[in-house]
Amino acid sequence: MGNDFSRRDFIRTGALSVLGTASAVALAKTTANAAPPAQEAHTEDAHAMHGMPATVGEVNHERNGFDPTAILTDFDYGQATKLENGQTLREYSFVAVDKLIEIAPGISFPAWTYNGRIPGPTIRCTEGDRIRINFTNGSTHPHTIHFHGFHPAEMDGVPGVGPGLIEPGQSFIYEFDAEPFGLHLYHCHAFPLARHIAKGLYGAFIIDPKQGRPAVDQEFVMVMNGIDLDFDDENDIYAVNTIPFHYQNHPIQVKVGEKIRVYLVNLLEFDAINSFHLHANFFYYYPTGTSLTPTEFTDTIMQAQAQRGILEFSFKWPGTYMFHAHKTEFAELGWNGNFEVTL
Ligand SMILES: [Cu+2]
Repeated sequence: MGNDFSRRDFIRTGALSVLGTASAVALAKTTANAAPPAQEAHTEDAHAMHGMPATVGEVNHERNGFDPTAILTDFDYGQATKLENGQTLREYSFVAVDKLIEIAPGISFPAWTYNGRIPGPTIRCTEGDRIRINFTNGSTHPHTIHFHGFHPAEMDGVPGVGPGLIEPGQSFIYEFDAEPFGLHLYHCHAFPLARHIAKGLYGAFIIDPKQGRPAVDQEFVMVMNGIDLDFDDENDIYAVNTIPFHYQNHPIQVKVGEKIRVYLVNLLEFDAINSFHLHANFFYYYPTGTSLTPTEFTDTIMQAQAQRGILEFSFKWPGTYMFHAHKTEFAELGWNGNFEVTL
């Protein structure tokens, strides 16, 4: 251990664990000159060690300016008006701001955000709408907004093309027609790209098909992400919508038989693959949401960064059902939640 004991180990064994004894045992196991392990005694403490990892306490959502429970259903349709040609115009204001965010109780992260939240607003519109994003960079670093989907080169939000980098204090209007329908995303495309994304500059971008999708009872947005607290290009925390274990501590409320649709986007930096697993159930999966016909009926999917898809399912019985990354390391470092299903 010694110098190898990093912040990541601290987070892993300390703040994110309810179990001090588990930490001690885990650390003892990594000590090179530790005595040969004796057979582990099956005491009550040892028994408790095998429970779920969790956070103790609650982050200050109000001070953070966002709550992951609210983000689930916070679809931003912008300010809608009609253009002369009958097209719907949706206008948004995006401001890049540097902001300290409490990620886990007592642990703050100097984030870069769109509109003070991670993920940024979930843009929602219909195929063919005109999207106008009034972007102001109120941060101390140059940023952009790069959207996935069709648009002219000058609206692509990359350095050296069109307006390129938007400098601190500068503004630019990104404007284009929303297409194709599907589940997309946006993120800053300044370099180093990994840092600008890992700091929190990203969000979901939903383009509904003109005819809509079949009606469901509840829709949720889940942006899978991670936090690199000590800037060593490794995530210390994993989550959906930023706060680790949030939906474990605040289960998502649904009813038996309700049709549920989840818009799932992977914006995890530094790790190649993320995944989503639903317990005691299966879901229909629509990769990128660009077709109304699912490609798969499964209980686990994986996504590389920027991959996304729509999940549809319902629960047959009441109870508590986990959902989590099936990369167990991610699940134990925060990417774990529950649906609470009632009659
Ligand atoms: Cu940036």
